[in-house]
Amino acid sequence: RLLNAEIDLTNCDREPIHIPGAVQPYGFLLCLDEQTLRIVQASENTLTMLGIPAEELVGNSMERLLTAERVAEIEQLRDTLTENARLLGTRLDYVDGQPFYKIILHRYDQLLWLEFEPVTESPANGVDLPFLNDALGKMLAATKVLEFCQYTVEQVRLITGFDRVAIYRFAEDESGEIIAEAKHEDLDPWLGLHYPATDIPKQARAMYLKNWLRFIPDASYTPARLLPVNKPGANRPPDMTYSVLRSVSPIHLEYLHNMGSAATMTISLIRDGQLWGMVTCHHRTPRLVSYELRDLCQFIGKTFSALIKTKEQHDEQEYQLRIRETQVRLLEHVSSNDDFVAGLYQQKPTLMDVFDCGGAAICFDGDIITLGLAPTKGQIQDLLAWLQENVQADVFYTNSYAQLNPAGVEVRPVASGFIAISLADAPGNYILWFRPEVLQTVTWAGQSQKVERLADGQVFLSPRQSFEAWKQLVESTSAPWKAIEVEAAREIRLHISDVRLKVFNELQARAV
Ligand code: BLA
Repeated sequence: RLLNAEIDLTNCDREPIHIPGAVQPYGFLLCLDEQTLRIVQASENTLTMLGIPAEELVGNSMERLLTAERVAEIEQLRDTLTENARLLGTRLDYVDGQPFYKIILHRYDQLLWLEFEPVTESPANGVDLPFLNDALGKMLAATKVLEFCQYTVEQVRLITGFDRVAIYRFAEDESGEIIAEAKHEDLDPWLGLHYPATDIPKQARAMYLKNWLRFIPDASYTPARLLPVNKPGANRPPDMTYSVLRSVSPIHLEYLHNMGSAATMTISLIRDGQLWGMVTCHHRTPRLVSYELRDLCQFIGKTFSALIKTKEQHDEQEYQLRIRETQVRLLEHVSSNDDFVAGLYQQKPTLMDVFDCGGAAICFDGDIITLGLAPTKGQIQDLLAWLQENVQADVFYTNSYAQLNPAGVEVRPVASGFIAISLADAPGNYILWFRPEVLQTVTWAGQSQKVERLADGQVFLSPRQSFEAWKQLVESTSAPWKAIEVEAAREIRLHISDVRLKVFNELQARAV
């Protein structure tokens, strides 16, 4: 296993974050043998939190710490416990006159885990059944994905009081984008920011599919080690996948430090067994959110996960409908106009309105007509020459022309991506739809701010730095084309050939 000192930016997807052998010291941990219920490991901070050295606890039963009733309760619960954590009591009866603790229990890796968290008087912010009922009603009622996300971040912020709550959505390439945000007015917006896949390494994503919520109340902590560090009978620490107090990756802590975040909480958003996104919460000062409120946030995360598919389908259907309706109207113009080219652009809806694109071009009989944001005519002629040379298909599309043809770099601001349909008969007859480089469409409120420079040779981890890294990855690419868009282009092509064939036949008939 890699030791902390051996982890760097090139191998951080191999850091075994599930077995750190340490906890965050805002609470303490006891691991019990699930059969004998004897304490086999304890975090070293029992000394500071209880005044009892961990060594004195290991090998003993729980009686030293808990009342007989509490011990009986745990014994009774043992067989029903799973990896899913549950809150036991709200008091550690042993400590009289001292702060009380909550006990969070789960069973995993042949161990019974007792995690002790201080009781906080965090205000419930009026979170009660009517509140929940209302929140769920609104989550159900939201139709569009973005509206649904915005509502969710607002609720989580209301419940937890974090300075910033955002939803981070993953794309197919596993990069992420902030698509909704609720924040303190003093903070810079992050809406629209993108990050590369490497900000959240693979093993972390895999863990977040199992464990729905992570919490770091004070990111500047010094980890409290387990004593002994390895699980008895194993040569590794116990598996903390489901542990609440798990000490997190030092690389991630550095990231949080650099972004000025002193406390965070993240909730997994899962669709069809895949990590769809995360709710990420940040606070500028340490912040202890009670287990109960975190549980409620987890509940909201699960509700979100259950509903997101329906919302996405709704958006998709609406877009499909728009494509179909505009396509029908466009093709009516094409059919009813003597000149099919005029039918494509002289009245609304034009070629450009059928689906999302930046611009379009009609190249027919040596003429080039451009709409919206398009390359120059000269550049289009070069593109047509490239198409004739390299492409056989009647319908062709790319979201990175520059990757296929180095000359494409020149047109990337407006045409990093395009769909081309050939109008059979003569070479050079094409209809083109263009899409701009993704970077040109990113609206980033923080853009004017100076990005922190790398101190010589030292990599500086932060979201702004990540945003820069992401930019380099997506240079010269446009948003990808959807299957329904390519299909619409194909149908337009077929329709135009039908119309032209009909005209041709009529002309032939008249000539005879
Ligand atoms: C974990 N990185 C994470 C997590 C997030 C991010 C949300 C999950 C942390 C958690 O659930 O508590 C990234 N957080 C972001 C981003 C935003 C945000 C992008 O708020 C944007 C606003 N991180 C890096 C690099 C490495 C790295 C380069 O940036 C490694 C080379 C590692 N990130 C890393 C690791 C974890 C992580 C190891 C797991 C932390 C853990 O759970 O132990």
